[in-house]
Amino acid sequence: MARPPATSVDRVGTGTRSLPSAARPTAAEQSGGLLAFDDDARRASVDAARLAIGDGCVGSRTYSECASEPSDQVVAVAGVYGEEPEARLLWGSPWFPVGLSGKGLSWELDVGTGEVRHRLERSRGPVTTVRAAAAGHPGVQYWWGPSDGRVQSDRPEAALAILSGDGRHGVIVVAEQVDGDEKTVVMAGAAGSDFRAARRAADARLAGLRSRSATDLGGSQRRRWSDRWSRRPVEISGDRRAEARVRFALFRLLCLLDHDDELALGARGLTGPGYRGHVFWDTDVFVLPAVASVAPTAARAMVEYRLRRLDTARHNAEASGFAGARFPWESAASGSEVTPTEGRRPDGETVPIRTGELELHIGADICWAIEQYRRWTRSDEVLTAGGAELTAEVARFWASRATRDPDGSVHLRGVIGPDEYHEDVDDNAFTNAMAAWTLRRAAEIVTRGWRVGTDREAVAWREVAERLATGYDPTTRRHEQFAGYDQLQPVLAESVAPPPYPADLLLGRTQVAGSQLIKQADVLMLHAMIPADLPAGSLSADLDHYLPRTTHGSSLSPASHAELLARAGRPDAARHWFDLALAMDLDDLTGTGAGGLHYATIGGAWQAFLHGFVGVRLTSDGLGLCPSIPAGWGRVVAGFVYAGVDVQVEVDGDRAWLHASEPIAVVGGDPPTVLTPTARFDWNGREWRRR
Ligand code: IFM
Repeated sequence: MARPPATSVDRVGTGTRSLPSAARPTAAEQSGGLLAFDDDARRASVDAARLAIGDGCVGSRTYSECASEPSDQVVAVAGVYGEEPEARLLWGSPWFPVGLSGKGLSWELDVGTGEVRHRLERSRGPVTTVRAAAAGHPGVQYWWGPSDGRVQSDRPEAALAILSGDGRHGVIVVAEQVDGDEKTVVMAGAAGSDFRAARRAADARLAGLRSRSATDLGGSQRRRWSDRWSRRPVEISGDRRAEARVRFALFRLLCLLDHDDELALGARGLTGPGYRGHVFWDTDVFVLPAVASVAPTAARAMVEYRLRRLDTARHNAEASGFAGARFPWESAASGSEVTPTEGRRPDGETVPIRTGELELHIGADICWAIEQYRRWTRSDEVLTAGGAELTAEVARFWASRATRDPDGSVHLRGVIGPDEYHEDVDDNAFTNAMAAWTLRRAAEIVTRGWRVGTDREAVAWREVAERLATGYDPTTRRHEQFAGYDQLQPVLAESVAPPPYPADLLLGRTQVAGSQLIKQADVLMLHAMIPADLPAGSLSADLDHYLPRTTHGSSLSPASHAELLARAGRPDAARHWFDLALAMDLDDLTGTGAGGLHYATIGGAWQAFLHGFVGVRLTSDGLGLCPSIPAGWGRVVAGFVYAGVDVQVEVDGDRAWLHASEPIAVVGGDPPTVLTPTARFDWNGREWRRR
């Protein structure tokens, strides 16, 4: 992985500049979380993503108003894709003023207020422009700066841009107001099944804010974000840099609080065109649980995106000769498979892409995400609203896709696991274990009374789950990644280059496929996702075996290893991978930053912090805790929402405190006991005590 020189600086605190009233620093900002960059045109497309503004409905990449050739890929509306099979997320031109005279000096992203400030040098002296997604107003953004004494001539008072999607259309409307030397531009975007519906929705969004002044917009922005941060505090005393970067990750998740009733979150969100804006397992496994912990309604909208595509998934399964529902590896508007079948490597070689055909674990990942959402909210609503049916349909798919050998054992042959360096393998341990988990979960749902399958089916699903090959060897206490993996050439990642690096590009696909080098956590993902289903002691054995073979050629990898090492009681080792995950976008570690932020890394970093270091556990009976704090970290605080209640956990040494805004159930001790719901607990390293 090429490492360009670090270009970002995390600064804690600010307040030195004389900013316009709409952009004065806030308490949240002063307590950390300001990201500052020089304005360097050579880095414009990477900074466009790092500084992107937006919510769950509309995203805008941040470009300079002074750019001589402004990008035409600036604004996108969630879920609005072009025609299949390419199905690219559609992008529109800038809605903020362009062609302003002057020179950009510096950028600031204030995560305390969600505002991006651009300091410009103009002939009449320096000036700062401000832009933001208006918190609490889904799909609305504003820009404030110098007017140049006019309303932009090529833009009428309410301009209109149309993104002509495949099945879903997007409309952007803009209103400008000039007041002396200052101009405020308010933009609203919305999607709909036809243009008129989208236009109506966008107009309605604009109506409430079109004539608000910059001071007014800025004031309400600060209040909203101040409230968001006071309910979701983050503190890592002893490591202020990590603290600021965790806040950046959390900021990106909290932006999704403003959303529509369904949320299609691509691998790069609405911050860039990478991966065509398609929705991968990144969303379900890495982002959704993280969002469920801080912005549950947004997580519910992400689930809704999947629920509404169940019929297409049924059709996909039938078309490929199987029962139930088969979700696509890459998904866009319709829910059909939109994974490209070939791609071009950086060296120009065209290579086949087989993930759409073989990376089947996505169906199980979606069922798992639904269960995570259910656990975070402690409500069955999502099952009743279609989650139970979806899970049963995915179980039917697995039962029909599996084959039974004469000895009664059951197998899933010809798949790709999360480690995409090895294609068309048999019995990938991750895929099999997640399929078994889905089959058991579907059976449990039927047994608990949801009429989404028969009792006979439930018995059959449990039996298939029981007989599916696991790859587990009790003598080594580890799982073989797939049948035959142990016989491959035993190469360790460090012997090739210091990870992270893309081994397929460095060594060639064939050589890597013949070796034990892996791209990212594969077997190990099971220990983060379904730890209770795995044999005791297997986490350490799997970590010791697979981590040295992992090249971290995927941006998803460092955050998952951070979580797993912390869960395994190795927080100091975890910190290395955690820092790498936090640097992924801010320092453009992969050199792919222009394509947008890596949302799986963002969600993965938050999960590593919350579940790995702070040690929050979601059990079926309540909240558990198992902190694993690295040396050098002092007091650690994390805020989240559990069962609709604001919760803060504070860990300091081997003591912890839990504060909840209302009574909640927690579990602690060995054997675990559920304490009577209350709002304040102490953790003494082994169990909770009521305070
Ligand atoms: O979903 C990931 C996959 O696991 C590795 N390649 C990139 C995809 C999108 O981020």
